[in-house]
Amino acid sequence: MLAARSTMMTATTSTLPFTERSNPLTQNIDVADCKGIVDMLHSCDEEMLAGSFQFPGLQDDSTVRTILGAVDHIATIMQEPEDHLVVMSGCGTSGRMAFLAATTCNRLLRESGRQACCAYLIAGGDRALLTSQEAPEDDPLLGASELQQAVAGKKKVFYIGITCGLSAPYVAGQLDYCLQHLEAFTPLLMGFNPVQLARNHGIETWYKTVKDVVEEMERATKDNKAFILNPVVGPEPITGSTRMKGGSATKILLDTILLLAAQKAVDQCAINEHTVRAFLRAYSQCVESVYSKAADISCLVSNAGKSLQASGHIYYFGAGTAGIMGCIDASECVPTYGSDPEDVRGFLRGGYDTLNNADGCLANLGPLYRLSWKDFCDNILGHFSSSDSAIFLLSSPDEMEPCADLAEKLKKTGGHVMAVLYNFQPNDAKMSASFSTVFPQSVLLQMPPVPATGGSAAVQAAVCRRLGEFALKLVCNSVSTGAHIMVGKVFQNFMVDVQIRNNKLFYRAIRIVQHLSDCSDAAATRAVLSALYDTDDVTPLVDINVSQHVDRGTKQEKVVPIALLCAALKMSPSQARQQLTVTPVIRHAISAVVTK
Ligand code: S6P
Repeated sequence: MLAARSTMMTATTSTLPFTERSNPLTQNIDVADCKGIVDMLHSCDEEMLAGSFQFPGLQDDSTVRTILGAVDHIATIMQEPEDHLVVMSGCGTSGRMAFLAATTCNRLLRESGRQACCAYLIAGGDRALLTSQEAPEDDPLLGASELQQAVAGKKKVFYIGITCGLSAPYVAGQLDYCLQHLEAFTPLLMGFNPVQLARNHGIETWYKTVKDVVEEMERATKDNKAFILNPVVGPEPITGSTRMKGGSATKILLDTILLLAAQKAVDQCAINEHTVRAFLRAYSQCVESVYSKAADISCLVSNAGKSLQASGHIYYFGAGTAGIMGCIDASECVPTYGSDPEDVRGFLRGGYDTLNNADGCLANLGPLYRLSWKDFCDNILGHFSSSDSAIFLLSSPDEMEPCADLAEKLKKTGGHVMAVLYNFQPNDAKMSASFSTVFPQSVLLQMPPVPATGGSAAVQAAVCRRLGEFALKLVCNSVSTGAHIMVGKVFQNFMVDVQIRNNKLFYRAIRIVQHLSDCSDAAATRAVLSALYDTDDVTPLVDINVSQHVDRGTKQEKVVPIALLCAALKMSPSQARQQLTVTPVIRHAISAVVTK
Protein backbone atom coordinates (compact mmCIF):
# COMPACT_ATOMS: atom_id res chain seq x y z
CA MET A 1 0.00 0.00 0.00
CA LEU A 2 1.07 3.56 -0.53
CA ALA A 3 2.47 5.43 2.42
CA ALA A 4 0.30 7.93 4.20
CA ARG A 5 1.17 11.62 4.43
CA SER A 6 3.09 11.54 7.71
CA THR A 7 6.14 9.37 6.88
CA MET A 8 8.14 11.90 4.91
CA MET A 9 11.55 10.59 3.83
CA THR A 10 12.62 10.41 7.45
CA ALA A 11 15.60 8.07 7.40
CA THR A 12 17.37 9.80 4.54
CA THR A 13 16.38 13.42 5.05
CA SER A 14 19.67 14.67 6.47
CA THR A 15 21.64 13.24 3.55
CA LEU A 16 19.11 14.33 0.94
CA PRO A 17 19.91 17.70 -0.70
CA PHE A 18 17.55 20.51 0.34
CA THR A 19 16.52 20.90 -3.28
CA GLU A 20 15.22 17.31 -3.35
CA ARG A 21 13.42 17.36 0.02
CA SER A 22 9.69 17.45 0.47
CA ASN A 23 8.58 20.78 1.94
CA PRO A 24 6.42 20.41 5.06
CA LEU A 25 4.65 23.65 4.09
CA THR A 26 3.11 22.08 1.01
CA GLN A 27 2.35 18.50 1.95
CA ASN A 28 -1.35 19.16 1.42
CA ILE A 29 -1.00 21.29 -1.69
CA ASP A 30 -2.65 18.59 -3.80
CA VAL A 31 -5.92 18.87 -1.87
CA ALA A 32 -5.91 22.64 -1.35
CA ASP A 33 -8.26 24.97 -3.22
CA CYS A 34 -6.79 27.57 -5.57
CA LYS A 35 -6.41 30.24 -2.90
CA GLY A 36 -4.85 27.63 -0.59
CA ILE A 37 -2.33 26.69 -3.30
CA VAL A 38 -1.31 30.32 -3.83
CA ASP A 39 -1.03 30.89 -0.07
CA MET A 40 1.30 27.90 0.26
CA LEU A 41 3.47 29.18 -2.59
CA HIS A 42 3.57 32.51 -0.78
CA SER A 43 4.89 30.82 2.39
CA CYS A 44 7.54 28.99 0.37
CA ASP A 45 8.72 32.21 -1.30
CA GLU A 46 8.90 33.92 2.09
CA GLU A 47 10.95 30.98 3.31
CA MET A 48 13.27 31.41 0.30
CA LEU A 49 14.09 34.96 1.36
CA ALA A 50 14.12 34.41 5.11
CA GLY A 51 16.31 31.28 5.20
CA SER A 52 16.86 29.69 8.66
CA PHE A 53 17.88 26.16 7.68
CA GLN A 54 21.01 26.07 9.86
CA PHE A 55 23.00 27.11 6.81
CA PRO A 56 23.51 30.64 5.46
CA GLY A 57 20.47 31.97 3.61
CA LEU A 58 19.97 34.60 0.91
CA GLN A 59 20.35 37.55 3.27
CA ASP A 60 23.11 36.22 5.53
CA ASP A 61 26.41 38.06 5.91
CA SER A 62 28.44 35.43 4.06
CA THR A 63 26.05 35.57 1.09
CA VAL A 64 26.22 39.36 1.00
CA ARG A 65 30.02 39.25 1.13
CA THR A 66 30.20 36.78 -1.76
CA ILE A 67 27.82 38.95 -3.79
CA LEU A 68 30.12 41.93 -3.17
CA GLY A 69 33.15 39.91 -4.31
CA ALA A 70 31.38 38.98 -7.55
CA VAL A 71 30.24 42.59 -8.07
CA ASP A 72 33.87 43.79 -7.86
CA HIS A 73 35.10 41.30 -10.45
CA ILE A 74 32.26 41.93 -12.89
CA ALA A 75 32.47 45.73 -12.55
CA THR A 76 36.15 45.49 -13.53
CA ILE A 77 35.22 43.48 -16.62
CA MET A 78 32.50 46.01 -17.51
CA GLN A 79 35.15 48.76 -17.33
CA GLU A 80 37.63 46.87 -19.50
CA PRO A 81 35.44 44.78 -21.77
CA GLU A 82 37.86 44.49 -24.70
CA ASP A 83 39.11 40.95 -24.18
CA HIS A 84 37.21 40.17 -21.00
CA LEU A 85 33.93 38.30 -20.61
CA VAL A 86 31.32 37.33 -18.05
CA VAL A 87 29.82 33.90 -18.85
CA MET A 88 26.69 32.61 -17.13
CA SER A 89 25.71 29.01 -17.66
CA GLY A 90 23.28 26.33 -16.53
CA CYS A 91 20.81 23.64 -17.54
CA GLY A 92 17.03 23.95 -17.82
CA THR A 93 15.69 26.82 -15.75
CA SER A 94 19.19 27.73 -14.57
CA GLY A 95 20.31 28.18 -18.18
CA ARG A 96 17.20 30.22 -18.97
CA MET A 97 17.92 32.53 -16.04
CA ALA A 98 21.52 32.83 -17.29
CA PHE A 99 20.21 33.77 -20.75
CA LEU A 100 17.85 36.39 -19.36
CA ALA A 101 20.51 37.90 -17.11
CA ALA A 102 23.16 38.02 -19.85
CA THR A 103 20.93 39.50 -22.55
CA THR A 104 19.30 42.09 -20.29
CA CYS A 105 22.64 43.14 -18.80
CA ASN A 106 24.13 43.57 -22.27
CA ARG A 107 21.15 45.75 -23.22
CA LEU A 108 21.67 47.92 -20.14
CA LEU A 109 25.38 48.30 -20.91
CA ARG A 110 24.65 49.34 -24.51
CA GLU A 111 21.97 51.79 -23.36
CA SER A 112 24.58 53.25 -21.02
CA GLY A 113 27.08 53.70 -23.84
CA ARG A 114 29.19 50.73 -22.78
CA GLN A 115 30.27 47.61 -24.58
CA ALA A 116 28.32 44.40 -23.94
CA CYS A 117 30.44 41.87 -22.06
CA CYS A 118 28.09 39.06 -21.01
CA ALA A 119 27.46 35.70 -22.66
CA TYR A 120 25.25 32.78 -21.71
CA LEU A 121 25.41 29.04 -22.19
CA ILE A 122 22.54 26.62 -21.78
CA ALA A 123 22.80 22.83 -22.02
CA GLY A 124 21.11 21.79 -25.24
CA GLY A 125 21.70 25.18 -26.89
CA ASP A 126 19.14 27.84 -27.71
CA ARG A 127 16.36 25.33 -28.35
CA ALA A 128 16.48 24.65 -24.58
CA LEU A 129 15.27 28.21 -24.00
CA LEU A 130 11.86 27.14 -25.29
CA THR A 131 11.64 23.38 -24.92
CA SER A 132 12.80 20.80 -22.44
CA GLN A 133 16.29 19.45 -23.31
CA GLU A 134 17.23 17.63 -20.14
CA ALA A 135 19.72 15.05 -21.46
CA PRO A 136 22.70 17.38 -22.23
CA GLU A 137 22.67 18.23 -18.52
CA ASP A 138 24.46 14.89 -17.94
CA ASP A 139 27.45 15.70 -20.16
CA PRO A 140 30.45 17.37 -18.47
CA LEU A 141 32.64 17.16 -21.58
CA LEU A 142 30.04 18.92 -23.70
CA GLY A 143 29.87 21.64 -21.03
CA ALA A 144 33.64 22.11 -21.04
CA SER A 145 33.92 22.25 -24.83
CA GLU A 146 31.05 24.73 -25.15
CA LEU A 147 32.70 26.97 -22.56
CA GLN A 148 36.01 26.75 -24.36
CA GLN A 149 34.35 27.89 -27.61
CA ALA A 150 32.45 30.70 -25.90
CA VAL A 151 35.58 32.26 -24.43
CA ALA A 152 37.88 31.90 -27.43
CA GLY A 153 40.22 34.92 -27.63
CA LYS A 154 39.32 36.24 -24.15
CA LYS A 155 42.06 36.92 -21.63
CA LYS A 156 39.95 37.16 -18.45
CA VAL A 157 36.66 35.42 -17.82
CA PHE A 158 34.34 35.58 -14.84
CA TYR A 159 32.33 32.37 -15.08
CA ILE A 160 29.07 31.81 -13.16
CA GLY A 161 27.99 28.16 -13.19
CA ILE A 162 24.45 27.72 -11.94
CA THR A 163 23.16 24.41 -10.70
CA CYS A 164 20.46 24.76 -8.06
CA GLY A 165 20.96 21.24 -6.80
CA LEU A 166 24.80 21.34 -7.12
CA SER A 167 24.01 18.45 -9.38
CA ALA A 168 24.50 19.17 -13.09
CA PRO A 169 27.51 17.46 -14.73
CA TYR A 170 27.34 19.97 -17.63
CA VAL A 171 28.14 22.77 -15.16
CA ALA A 172 30.66 20.63 -13.26
CA GLY A 173 32.58 20.07 -16.51
CA GLN A 174 32.77 23.82 -17.02
CA LEU A 175 33.84 24.52 -13.44
CA ASP A 176 36.52 21.86 -13.79
CA TYR A 177 37.77 23.54 -16.97
CA CYS A 178 37.92 26.89 -15.14
CA LEU A 179 39.80 25.33 -12.23
CA GLN A 180 42.40 24.04 -14.65
CA HIS A 181 42.84 27.51 -16.15
CA LEU A 182 42.74 29.79 -13.14
CA GLU A 183 45.18 32.18 -14.80
CA ALA A 184 42.30 33.24 -17.09
CA PHE A 185 39.14 32.22 -15.20
CA THR A 186 37.53 33.23 -11.94
CA PRO A 187 34.73 30.70 -11.42
CA LEU A 188 31.66 31.20 -9.25
CA LEU A 189 29.39 28.25 -8.43
CA MET A 190 25.79 29.24 -7.73
CA GLY A 191 23.37 26.73 -6.17
CA PHE A 192 21.16 26.12 -3.17
CA ASN A 193 22.58 23.20 -1.22
CA PRO A 194 25.49 23.05 1.23
CA VAL A 195 28.63 21.74 -0.50
CA GLN A 196 28.54 18.47 1.43
CA LEU A 197 25.19 17.67 -0.22
CA ALA A 198 26.50 18.14 -3.77
CA ARG A 199 25.65 15.23 -6.07
CA ASN A 200 28.06 12.32 -5.70
CA HIS A 201 26.71 9.89 -8.32
CA GLY A 202 29.18 8.48 -10.83
CA ILE A 203 29.09 10.12 -14.26
CA GLU A 204 29.30 7.58 -17.10
CA THR A 205 31.64 9.55 -19.33
CA TRP A 206 33.85 11.05 -16.63
CA TYR A 207 36.18 10.14 -13.81
CA LYS A 208 34.89 12.79 -11.38
CA THR A 209 31.56 13.40 -9.66
CA VAL A 210 29.93 16.80 -9.30
CA LYS A 211 30.87 16.66 -5.62
CA ASP A 212 34.57 16.14 -6.48
CA VAL A 213 34.49 19.37 -8.49
CA VAL A 214 32.57 21.24 -5.79
CA GLU A 215 35.24 20.21 -3.27
CA GLU A 216 37.96 21.47 -5.62
CA MET A 217 36.03 24.71 -5.88
CA GLU A 218 35.98 24.90 -2.10
CA ARG A 219 39.76 24.63 -2.01
CA ALA A 220 40.12 27.32 -4.69
CA THR A 221 37.77 29.53 -2.67
CA LYS A 222 40.09 29.30 0.31
CA ASP A 223 42.91 30.58 -1.96
CA ASN A 224 40.65 33.47 -3.12
CA LYS A 225 40.62 32.10 -6.65
CA ALA A 226 36.95 31.15 -6.83
CA PHE A 227 33.55 31.81 -5.24
CA ILE A 228 30.77 29.59 -4.00
CA LEU A 229 27.38 31.29 -3.62
CA ASN A 230 25.11 28.65 -2.17
CA PRO A 231 22.55 30.05 0.26
CA VAL A 232 20.01 27.49 1.37
CA VAL A 233 16.50 28.55 0.41
CA GLY A 234 14.66 25.46 1.63
CA PRO A 235 12.84 22.68 -0.18
CA GLU A 236 10.80 23.41 -3.28
CA PRO A 237 6.99 23.65 -3.02
CA ILE A 238 6.74 20.78 -5.50
CA THR A 239 9.50 18.37 -4.52
CA GLY A 240 12.60 18.80 -6.69
CA SER A 241 11.02 21.45 -8.93
CA THR A 242 13.95 23.86 -8.87
CA ARG A 243 12.30 26.00 -11.53
CA MET A 244 10.43 27.57 -8.61
CA LYS A 245 12.44 28.71 -5.58
CA GLY A 246 15.74 27.73 -7.18
CA GLY A 247 14.95 29.69 -10.34
CA SER A 248 13.71 32.65 -8.33
CA ALA A 249 16.74 32.71 -6.05
CA THR A 250 18.99 32.45 -9.13
CA LYS A 251 17.23 35.45 -10.63
CA ILE A 252 17.54 37.45 -7.41
CA LEU A 253 21.27 36.75 -7.17
CA LEU A 254 22.10 37.31 -10.85
CA ASP A 255 20.04 40.51 -11.01
CA THR A 256 21.57 41.86 -7.82
CA ILE A 257 25.14 41.10 -8.88
CA LEU A 258 24.80 42.44 -12.42
CA LEU A 259 22.80 45.57 -11.57
CA LEU A 260 25.17 46.51 -8.78
CA ALA A 261 28.19 45.83 -10.98
CA ALA A 262 26.65 48.10 -13.64
CA GLN A 263 26.06 50.82 -11.05
CA LYS A 264 29.64 50.54 -9.95
CA ALA A 265 31.15 50.44 -13.45
CA VAL A 266 28.83 52.82 -15.30
CA ASP A 267 27.65 55.21 -12.60
CA GLN A 268 30.74 55.02 -10.35
CA CYS A 269 28.50 54.26 -7.34
CA ALA A 270 30.07 52.91 -4.18
CA ILE A 271 28.61 49.48 -3.51
CA ASN A 272 28.65 48.08 -0.01
CA GLU A 273 26.78 45.64 2.21
CA HIS A 274 23.94 48.14 2.69
CA THR A 275 23.41 48.45 -1.05
CA VAL A 276 23.27 44.67 -1.45
CA ARG A 277 20.82 44.37 1.43
CA ALA A 278 18.64 47.12 -0.05
CA PHE A 279 18.37 45.06 -3.26
CA LEU A 280 17.56 41.85 -1.44
CA ARG A 281 14.93 43.70 0.62
CA ALA A 282 13.35 44.95 -2.60
CA TYR A 283 12.85 41.33 -3.69
CA SER A 284 11.26 40.52 -0.31
CA GLN A 285 8.89 43.47 -0.74
CA CYS A 286 8.15 42.30 -4.25
CA VAL A 287 7.10 38.88 -2.91
CA GLU A 288 4.70 40.59 -0.50
CA SER A 289 3.28 42.88 -3.23
CA VAL A 290 2.65 39.92 -5.51
CA TYR A 291 0.94 37.76 -2.91
CA SER A 292 -1.13 40.64 -1.56
CA LYS A 293 -3.06 39.82 -4.75
CA ALA A 294 -3.38 36.13 -3.85
CA ALA A 295 -7.16 36.18 -4.35
CA ASP A 296 -6.82 37.58 -7.88
CA ILE A 297 -3.99 35.19 -8.71
CA SER A 298 -6.10 32.26 -7.53
CA CYS A 299 -8.80 33.23 -10.07
CA LEU A 300 -6.17 32.91 -12.81
CA VAL A 301 -5.12 29.54 -11.38
CA SER A 302 -8.73 28.38 -11.32
CA ASN A 303 -9.38 29.34 -14.95
CA ALA A 304 -6.09 27.88 -16.15
CA GLY A 305 -6.81 24.65 -14.25
CA LYS A 306 -10.29 24.44 -15.77
CA SER A 307 -8.71 24.77 -19.20
CA LEU A 308 -6.37 21.84 -18.61
CA GLN A 309 -9.22 19.82 -17.09
CA ALA A 310 -11.21 20.40 -20.30
CA SER A 311 -8.18 19.36 -22.44
CA GLY A 312 -7.73 22.99 -23.36
CA HIS A 313 -4.57 25.08 -23.31
CA ILE A 314 -2.90 27.90 -21.43
CA TYR A 315 -1.33 30.59 -23.62
CA TYR A 316 0.84 33.40 -22.30
CA PHE A 317 1.27 36.56 -24.38
CA GLY A 318 3.72 39.33 -23.70
CA ALA A 319 6.10 41.88 -25.11
CA GLY A 320 9.75 42.21 -24.12
CA THR A 321 11.01 40.30 -21.13
CA ALA A 322 7.46 40.05 -19.72
CA GLY A 323 6.65 37.77 -22.64
CA ILE A 324 9.90 35.85 -22.14
CA MET A 325 8.83 35.03 -18.57
CA GLY A 326 5.73 33.36 -20.03
CA CYS A 327 7.79 31.38 -22.56
CA ILE A 328 10.12 30.19 -19.80
CA ASP A 329 7.28 29.11 -17.54
CA ALA A 330 5.63 27.21 -20.40
CA SER A 331 8.84 25.38 -21.33
CA GLU A 332 9.10 23.91 -17.83
CA CYS A 333 5.73 22.15 -17.73
CA VAL A 334 6.79 19.24 -19.94
CA PRO A 335 9.63 17.85 -17.78
CA THR A 336 7.92 18.75 -14.51
CA TYR A 337 4.45 17.37 -15.14
CA GLY A 338 4.86 15.17 -18.21
CA SER A 339 2.45 17.52 -19.94
CA ASP A 340 2.07 17.83 -23.69
CA PRO A 341 4.26 20.63 -25.09
CA GLU A 342 1.14 22.22 -26.61
CA ASP A 343 -0.68 22.38 -23.23
CA VAL A 344 1.10 25.51 -22.01
CA ARG A 345 2.76 27.84 -24.49
CA GLY A 346 4.27 31.30 -24.52
CA PHE A 347 4.05 33.85 -27.36
CA LEU A 348 6.28 36.84 -27.68
CA ARG A 349 5.47 40.05 -29.53
CA GLY A 350 8.24 40.49 -32.08
CA GLY A 351 9.25 36.81 -31.85
CA TYR A 352 12.97 36.14 -32.09
CA ASP A 353 13.85 39.82 -32.51
CA THR A 354 12.51 40.25 -28.98
CA LEU A 355 13.97 37.03 -27.61
CA ASN A 356 17.39 38.24 -28.73
CA ASN A 357 18.98 34.80 -28.41
CA ALA A 358 22.44 34.02 -29.74
CA ASP A 359 21.32 31.67 -32.54
CA GLY A 360 18.50 33.89 -33.81
CA CYS A 361 15.33 32.48 -35.37
CA LEU A 362 14.70 28.80 -34.62
CA ALA A 363 11.27 28.65 -36.27
CA ASN A 364 12.42 26.06 -38.78
CA LEU A 365 12.88 23.56 -35.93
CA GLY A 366 9.11 23.05 -35.79
CA PRO A 367 5.81 24.45 -34.52
CA LEU A 368 6.98 24.65 -30.88
CA TYR A 369 9.64 27.12 -31.95
CA ARG A 370 7.17 29.49 -33.64
CA LEU A 371 6.68 31.95 -30.89
CA SER A 372 5.60 35.32 -32.25
CA TRP A 373 2.08 36.70 -31.82
CA LYS A 374 1.82 36.48 -35.60
CA ASP A 375 2.60 32.75 -35.40
CA PHE A 376 -0.18 32.41 -32.84
CA CYS A 377 -2.65 34.32 -35.04
CA ASP A 378 -1.67 32.30 -38.15
CA ASN A 379 -1.69 28.86 -36.55
CA ILE A 380 -3.68 28.77 -33.32
CA LEU A 381 -6.15 31.64 -33.12
CA GLY A 382 -8.60 29.83 -35.39
CA HIS A 383 -8.71 26.89 -32.94
CA PHE A 384 -8.81 28.95 -29.71
CA SER A 385 -11.98 27.91 -27.91
CA SER A 386 -13.99 28.31 -24.73
CA SER A 387 -11.81 25.63 -23.13
CA ASP A 388 -8.65 27.69 -23.51
CA SER A 389 -7.01 30.32 -21.31
CA ALA A 390 -5.05 33.36 -22.49
CA ILE A 391 -2.92 35.32 -20.04
CA PHE A 392 -1.40 38.63 -21.13
CA LEU A 393 1.76 39.65 -19.26
CA LEU A 394 2.25 43.40 -19.24
CA SER A 395 5.17 45.47 -18.01
CA SER A 396 3.49 48.84 -18.33
CA PRO A 397 0.00 50.32 -18.75
CA ASP A 398 1.10 51.47 -22.25
CA GLU A 399 1.08 47.84 -23.34
CA MET A 400 -2.68 47.55 -22.88
CA GLU A 401 -3.43 49.10 -26.23
CA PRO A 402 -1.43 46.71 -28.43
CA CYS A 403 -2.99 43.79 -26.52
CA ALA A 404 -6.57 44.98 -26.77
CA ASP A 405 -7.18 43.86 -30.35
CA LEU A 406 -5.99 40.28 -29.82
CA ALA A 407 -7.72 40.14 -26.42
CA GLU A 408 -11.07 41.12 -28.01
CA LYS A 409 -10.73 38.41 -30.67
CA LEU A 410 -9.99 35.83 -27.98
CA LYS A 411 -12.86 36.97 -25.76
CA LYS A 412 -15.34 36.35 -28.59
CA THR A 413 -14.57 32.62 -28.41
CA GLY A 414 -15.80 32.45 -24.81
CA GLY A 415 -12.32 31.40 -23.59
CA HIS A 416 -10.76 32.79 -20.42
CA VAL A 417 -8.88 35.99 -21.23
CA MET A 418 -6.82 37.35 -18.36
CA ALA A 419 -3.89 39.67 -17.69
CA VAL A 420 -1.17 40.48 -15.21
CA LEU A 421 0.29 43.99 -15.15
CA TYR A 422 3.10 45.19 -12.96
CA ASN A 423 3.12 48.88 -12.34
CA PHE A 424 5.75 51.08 -10.72
CA GLN A 425 3.82 54.34 -11.24
CA PRO A 426 1.73 55.68 -8.39
CA ASN A 427 -1.64 53.98 -8.19
CA ASP A 428 -3.81 55.58 -10.87
CA ALA A 429 -7.57 55.00 -10.64
CA LYS A 430 -8.18 55.84 -14.31
CA MET A 431 -5.52 53.40 -15.47
CA SER A 432 -6.74 50.60 -13.23
CA ALA A 433 -10.33 51.19 -14.42
CA SER A 434 -9.32 50.90 -18.07
CA PHE A 435 -7.18 47.82 -17.27
CA SER A 436 -10.13 46.04 -15.72
CA THR A 437 -12.35 47.08 -18.63
CA VAL A 438 -10.06 45.40 -21.18
CA PHE A 439 -9.27 42.53 -18.80
CA PRO A 440 -12.08 41.96 -16.28
CA GLN A 441 -10.11 39.01 -14.90
CA SER A 442 -6.75 40.42 -14.07
CA VAL A 443 -4.02 40.97 -11.51
CA LEU A 444 -2.69 44.49 -11.09
CA LEU A 445 0.59 44.31 -9.18
CA GLN A 446 1.42 47.60 -7.55
CA MET A 447 5.18 47.35 -7.17
CA PRO A 448 7.21 48.57 -4.19
CA PRO A 449 9.59 51.54 -4.62
CA VAL A 450 12.92 50.56 -6.19
CA PRO A 451 15.97 50.75 -3.92
CA ALA A 452 17.50 54.24 -4.08
CA THR A 453 21.15 53.41 -4.63
CA GLY A 454 22.10 56.43 -6.68
CA GLY A 455 22.29 54.75 -10.12
CA SER A 456 21.53 56.48 -13.42
CA ALA A 457 18.05 56.56 -14.95
CA ALA A 458 19.00 53.66 -17.24
CA VAL A 459 20.07 51.53 -14.28
CA GLN A 460 16.97 52.49 -12.27
CA ALA A 461 14.74 51.52 -15.22
CA ALA A 462 16.58 48.20 -15.46
CA VAL A 463 16.03 47.59 -11.72
CA CYS A 464 12.27 48.10 -12.26
CA ARG A 465 12.23 45.67 -15.17
CA ARG A 466 14.15 42.98 -13.24
CA LEU A 467 11.79 43.27 -10.25
CA GLY A 468 8.80 43.19 -12.60
CA GLU A 469 10.10 40.04 -14.32
CA PHE A 470 10.52 38.45 -10.91
CA ALA A 471 6.91 39.35 -10.01
CA LEU A 472 5.65 37.84 -13.27
CA LYS A 473 7.72 34.71 -12.66
CA LEU A 474 5.97 34.19 -9.32
CA VAL A 475 2.54 34.64 -10.89
CA CYS A 476 3.26 32.38 -13.90
CA ASN A 477 4.75 29.69 -11.63
CA SER A 478 1.60 29.86 -9.46
CA VAL A 479 -0.65 29.53 -12.51
CA SER A 480 1.12 26.58 -14.11
CA THR A 481 1.72 24.79 -10.80
CA GLY A 482 -1.86 25.31 -9.63
CA ALA A 483 -3.32 24.25 -12.98
CA HIS A 484 -1.31 21.02 -13.01
CA ILE A 485 -2.32 20.30 -9.42
CA MET A 486 -5.96 20.74 -10.48
CA VAL A 487 -5.47 18.26 -13.28
CA GLY A 488 -4.09 15.67 -10.86
CA LYS A 489 -0.37 15.77 -11.69
CA VAL A 490 0.70 16.18 -8.07
CA PHE A 491 0.29 13.75 -5.19
CA GLN A 492 0.96 15.28 -1.77
CA ASN A 493 3.75 17.55 -3.05
CA PHE A 494 5.36 15.16 -5.53
CA MET A 495 5.28 15.56 -9.30
CA VAL A 496 4.04 12.05 -9.89
CA ASP A 497 4.08 12.29 -13.67
CA VAL A 498 7.67 13.48 -13.99
CA GLN A 499 9.38 12.18 -17.12
CA ILE A 500 12.73 10.39 -16.80
CA ARG A 501 14.72 12.72 -19.07
CA ASN A 502 18.13 12.66 -17.37
CA ASN A 503 20.15 10.90 -14.68
CA LYS A 504 18.87 13.14 -11.86
CA LEU A 505 15.27 12.50 -12.88
CA PHE A 506 15.86 8.72 -13.02
CA TYR A 507 16.93 8.71 -9.38
CA ARG A 508 14.21 11.17 -8.43
CA ALA A 509 11.61 8.84 -9.96
CA ILE A 510 12.95 5.98 -7.84
CA ARG A 511 12.82 8.17 -4.71
CA ILE A 512 9.21 9.17 -5.39
CA VAL A 513 8.18 5.53 -5.84
CA GLN A 514 10.16 4.45 -2.78
CA HIS A 515 8.71 7.15 -0.60
CA LEU A 516 5.08 6.91 -1.68
CA SER A 517 4.93 3.12 -1.71
CA ASP A 518 7.07 2.82 1.41
CA CYS A 519 9.31 0.17 -0.13
CA SER A 520 13.06 -0.38 -0.30
CA ASP A 521 15.30 1.42 -2.76
CA ALA A 522 15.85 -1.88 -4.57
CA ALA A 523 12.12 -2.56 -4.86
CA ALA A 524 11.48 0.98 -6.13
CA THR A 525 14.26 0.60 -8.70
CA ARG A 526 12.73 -2.67 -9.89
CA ALA A 527 9.30 -1.04 -10.16
CA VAL A 528 10.66 1.89 -12.20
CA LEU A 529 12.57 -0.43 -14.55
CA SER A 530 9.55 -2.65 -14.86
CA ALA A 531 7.37 0.33 -15.84
CA LEU A 532 10.06 1.74 -18.13
CA TYR A 533 10.54 -1.47 -20.12
CA ASP A 534 7.03 -2.87 -19.69
CA THR A 535 8.28 -6.15 -18.27
CA ASP A 536 7.97 -8.21 -15.10
CA ASP A 537 11.50 -9.54 -15.40
CA VAL A 538 13.92 -6.72 -14.71
CA THR A 539 16.96 -8.91 -13.89
CA PRO A 540 18.65 -8.29 -17.28
CA LEU A 541 18.09 -4.51 -16.90
CA VAL A 542 19.72 -3.88 -13.54
CA ASP A 543 23.27 -3.52 -14.86
CA ILE A 544 22.45 -1.36 -17.87
CA ASN A 545 23.85 2.18 -17.86
CA VAL A 546 21.44 4.82 -16.57
CA SER A 547 21.89 6.77 -19.82
CA GLN A 548 20.05 3.94 -21.60
CA HIS A 549 17.17 4.16 -19.13
CA VAL A 550 17.12 7.90 -19.78
CA ASP A 551 16.95 7.33 -23.55
CA ARG A 552 13.92 5.16 -23.01
CA GLY A 553 12.41 7.41 -20.33
CA THR A 554 12.43 10.36 -22.70
CA LYS A 555 10.07 8.45 -24.99
CA GLN A 556 7.89 6.65 -22.40
CA GLU A 557 4.85 8.18 -20.74
CA LYS A 558 3.41 7.58 -17.26
CA VAL A 559 6.45 5.64 -16.02
CA VAL A 560 6.27 6.93 -12.44
CA PRO A 561 2.50 6.38 -11.99
CA ILE A 562 2.80 2.85 -13.41
CA ALA A 563 5.82 2.11 -11.22
CA LEU A 564 3.93 3.38 -8.18
CA LEU A 565 1.01 1.07 -8.80
CA CYS A 566 3.40 -1.84 -9.46
CA ALA A 567 5.30 -1.21 -6.23
CA ALA A 568 2.31 -0.49 -4.04
CA LEU A 569 -0.20 -2.99 -5.35
CA LYS A 570 2.12 -5.63 -6.79
CA MET A 571 0.50 -5.10 -10.18
CA SER A 572 2.22 -5.98 -13.43
CA PRO A 573 3.06 -3.00 -15.65
CA SER A 574 0.26 -3.92 -18.05
CA GLN A 575 -2.28 -4.15 -15.20
CA ALA A 576 -1.08 -0.77 -13.92
CA ARG A 577 -1.36 0.77 -17.38
CA GLN A 578 -4.89 -0.64 -17.63
CA GLN A 579 -5.73 0.83 -14.21
CA LEU A 580 -4.56 4.26 -15.42
CA THR A 581 -6.86 4.09 -18.43
CA VAL A 582 -9.78 3.42 -16.05
CA THR A 583 -8.66 6.19 -13.66
CA PRO A 584 -6.71 8.60 -15.91
CA VAL A 585 -6.30 11.33 -13.28
CA ILE A 586 -3.05 10.09 -11.76
CA ARG A 587 -3.70 11.60 -8.35
CA HIS A 588 -7.02 9.74 -8.15
CA ALA A 589 -5.42 6.47 -9.25
CA ILE A 590 -2.83 6.82 -6.52
CA SER A 591 -5.03 8.17 -3.75
CA ALA A 592 -7.47 5.30 -4.31
CA VAL A 593 -4.84 3.01 -2.81
CA VAL A 594 -3.41 5.21 -0.06
CA THR A 595 -3.65 3.86 3.48
CA LYS A 596 -4.85 6.58 5.83
C1 S6P B 1 13.50 22.10 -12.72
C2 S6P B 1 13.67 22.14 -14.19
C3 S6P B 1 14.98 21.55 -14.68
C4 S6P B 1 16.22 22.14 -13.99
C5 S6P B 1 17.49 21.52 -14.54
C6 S6P B 1 18.74 22.09 -13.91
O1 S6P B 1 12.23 22.44 -12.29
O2 S6P B 1 12.63 21.44 -14.80
O3 S6P B 1 15.05 21.75 -16.05
O4 S6P B 1 16.23 23.50 -14.16
O5 S6P B 1 17.45 20.15 -14.34
O6 S6P B 1 18.80 21.83 -12.55
P1 S6P B 1 19.95 22.44 -11.65
O7 S6P B 1 19.78 21.86 -10.29
O8 S6P B 1 21.26 22.03 -12.29
O9 S6P B 1 19.78 23.91 -11.64
